[in-house]
This record gives sequence, structure tokens and C-alpha cells, in this order.
Amino acid sequence: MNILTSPAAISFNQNDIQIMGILNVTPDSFSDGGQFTQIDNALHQVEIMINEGASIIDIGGESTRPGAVDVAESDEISRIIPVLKAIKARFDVAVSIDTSKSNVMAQAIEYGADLINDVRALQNAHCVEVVAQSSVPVCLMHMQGKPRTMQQNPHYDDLIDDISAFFKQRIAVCEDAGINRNRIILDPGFGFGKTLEQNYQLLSQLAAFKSLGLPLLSGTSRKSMIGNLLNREVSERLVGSITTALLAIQNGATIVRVHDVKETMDAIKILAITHKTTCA
Ligand code: 8Y7
Repeated sequence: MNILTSPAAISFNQNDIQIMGILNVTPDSFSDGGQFTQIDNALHQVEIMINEGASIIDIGGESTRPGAVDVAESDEISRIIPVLKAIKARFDVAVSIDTSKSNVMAQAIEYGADLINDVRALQNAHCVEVVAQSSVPVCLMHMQGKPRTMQQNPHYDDLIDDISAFFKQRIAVCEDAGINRNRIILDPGFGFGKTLEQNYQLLSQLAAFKSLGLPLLSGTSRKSMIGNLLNREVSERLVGSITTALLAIQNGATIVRVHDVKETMDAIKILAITHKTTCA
């Protein structure tokens, strides 16, 4: 186990652990109140996360929390692209763009995005083609339903089998379009159409997806699966976030998407040394 810190590209080596720091540029983001909408604030926040050990910064312009409404493409572009440009001009860090819209993907790729992070796994129109025409890696996340209604009674015949089948189908679509397997990262999508029990089953059985042979990304930071289990407000979910991140890594995740980079890094360093590690 080797902890990659910046500068770094996205690593596909199963021994490399990477922290993806969340930078939200949506005005209605539920956990930072949209306070980083200004570019200067965004850059400041990015610099802190890099210094704390994030090697990937994830920028999102659309809130996908349960109940969230759709954001216009032009709004997403005007939120994301200036921040992407500013980060790439200033820092040597991999930038991930959290979007499901093909035109946002295309512009982001043009301005140097290092990863497309799509919670809809490239299912929207033209997304597969846009990514195929580039050489950028993509994270395919599983979601059941749509953000507005996904937490209303999610159902699976078999949670792990159903999500595995979804991954296989999306990988096949990508490969057919010319996206090589070695550009694909998988994410089971904690909180996206899953009950509390299903989220914790996923966390404990994450290793089941390793048989697909692709890197696994896990995003549990500050989510309801923590709040609802522990009865904690968003601001009180740090311990739960770190604990779930660590469990995800122990169960096979190599990238963790987090708000609290410094604290997560402390925990990962302790995990890594027990795996006889050199920390980068
Ligand atoms: C995830 C994500 C969100 C996740 C990946 C939140 C954009 C909700 N969650 N992307 N995005 N995985 N890959 O609470 O779990 O951060 S948004």
C-alpha cells in the first residue's frame, strides 16, 4: 500500500491509495453551503487540500443529493470551467469533473480535466462518444433511479449481483465505443438509491467488485448513511466519514472521495503502516 500525494495523475495501480478532495461549486451544496463559489475561495480550498495530501480534486457544478433538481448545462459550464482553468494554471494536481452532461465533459476535457466522474455512468446522450474521443479516464458510478426520487424504496434482487451486472453492462458499452478498460474506475455509489442497510452491505462486500479487475472509488463522506446510523448532523459526521473511508480501503477501494482530506490522510497513514508501507 502506497499513498499517492500530489503531484499525481490518476493511478490504476491497485497498491496506490489516492485521496480525492471534494470541491463543490454548486450554490446549494448541502455540506459547505456553497461558500466556495468564488474562484479565489476555490483556489484557496484546493491549495489546502493539496497540502493535506489530496492528489485528485473533484469539481462538481450540479448537486446530486437526494431531492436535488436539474441544473442547466450553461450554469454547470459557467460554474466548472473557470475553476478548472484556474486550478490547472496554478497547481500540479489531477482534476476530476463531476458531470453527466456531454457538453460539459467535452469542454472540461479541452481544458485539461484528468478524470470524468459521472454519477450516471455515461448513460446520458453522447457521453460515451465524448469520452471515447479523448484519452481521459472515467469513473462509472452506480445509481438506482434518479436523484430526485432515488431514496424512495430502493429495491434489488441481489444488491451485489445487480450492481456487478450494471458495471459489466456499462464497461461493455464503453469498450464497444473504444474506451479501453484501463481507463475505467468503478464506484458502487453509496447513497444513490440504497437503503441504510444496503449501503453498509456494500461497504462490507466491496471486495466483491475487485473481480472486475478495475480500480474502485468510494464516496461516503458526510453522507446520510453515516448521519442516519449515528443520528448526527452533517457537521458531526467526521468520525463516521473517516471510519467508512478506512473500511472501504480495507475492502478494496483505492480512491476515496472526501471532504476532510487532512483527517482522512491521518487515518490512511496508520492503515498504510500496518501494511508495511512507504508513504509518498
Ligand atoms: C459521489 C460522487 C457525489 C460518490 C462519485 C455527495 C459527485 C453526493 N457522491 N461521485 N458524487 N461517488 N464517484 O454527498 O459517492 O457528495 S455527490
